[in-house]
Amino acid sequence: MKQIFVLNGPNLNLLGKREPGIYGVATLDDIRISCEAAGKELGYNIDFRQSNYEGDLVSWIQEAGEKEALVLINPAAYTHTSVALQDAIRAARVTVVEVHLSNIHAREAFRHHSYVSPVAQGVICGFGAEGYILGLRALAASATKQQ
Ligand code: CA2
Repeated sequence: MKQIFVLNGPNLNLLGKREPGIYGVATLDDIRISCEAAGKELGYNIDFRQSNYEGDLVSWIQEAGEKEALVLINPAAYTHTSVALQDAIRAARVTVVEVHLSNIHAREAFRHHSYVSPVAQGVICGFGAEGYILGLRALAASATKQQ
């Protein structure tokens, strides 16, 4: 079955438990459950992962490349710092959609730049947990177009 890796970066395991004003009340487990339901509708198996370690995210992008999986990623703070993620995405030649819960452009200046965006197919931000579902739909649609 076709696969989408949904990768989540540091501190996203705290979702729904702290700072609900910025990131909403949904937990990462809630988001996983709604992604799995959307994946089923779209005909994709969802492999949903979170890590606080940059190297895990790099290895998972490499794995997605080997398995020819599509990638939806919320790199969290690594968005703004990680040359390693940009290099991994470019090298793996994977189709990536970048997602953020908050509108990073309406926040502090250091959040306005993303190392991932230049190697992503597209970026969705500011729609909370719904952004993950929009991202899955965008990935499925772009895969259909390429066939
Ligand atoms: O808006 C997003 O999805 C972010 O990727 C979230 C990151 C932030 O560094 C990015 O600039 C934008 C932060 C994720 C941390 O999540 C927390 C959740 C609950 C409590 C504390 C942090």
